[in-house]
Amino acid sequence: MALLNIIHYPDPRLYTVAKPVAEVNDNIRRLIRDMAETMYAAPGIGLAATQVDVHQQIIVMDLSEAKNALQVFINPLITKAEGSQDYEEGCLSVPGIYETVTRPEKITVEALDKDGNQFKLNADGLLAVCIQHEMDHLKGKVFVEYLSKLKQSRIKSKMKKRMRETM
Ligand code: K1U
Ligand code: ZN
Repeated sequence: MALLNIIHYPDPRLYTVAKPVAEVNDNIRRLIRDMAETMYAAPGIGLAATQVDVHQQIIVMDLSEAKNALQVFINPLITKAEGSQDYEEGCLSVPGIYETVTRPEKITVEALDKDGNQFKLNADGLLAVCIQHEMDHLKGKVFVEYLSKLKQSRIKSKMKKRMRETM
């Protein structure tokens, strides 16, 4: 297994729109294992392939306390969304920044699992938030884009300053 490099905002590669996975094969399963290892090491509760500069529609997620319940979503599609909820979100591509975002409260998502089998899931609460946050990454959108232009520009400056200091 391998730890992958997580791209940081405002790297333009985060704005790339991911393509659907054509075939769930061993290469995709190896990438999923590497993404999971990277997410657990970060540590985080989700990771989209976009964040590791792979522009295919793949998400890994684990919301369990014990970190033993990996969920994989390949080519995810939200088929139903209702209600509204506020949640203070974080992002491994925007480390140290936590901001409240409003999103649909309950969703139905259809996707393929790591074996290429289709499944349907009803999600609410943090699971629904996390799925939507990761699906935004696959569409080339970072959660800070829900914030005001002023907040976005402050966060961008902070991230660029931090990048300069660590180089
Ligand atoms: O997409 C990402 O960068 C992952 C992100 C997922 C997420 C968290 C919260 C709301 C929406 C989406 C993270 O995992 S941020 C880190 C985090 O939430 C966390 C880290 C350690 C323990 C518990 C949570
Ligand atoms: Zn994120």
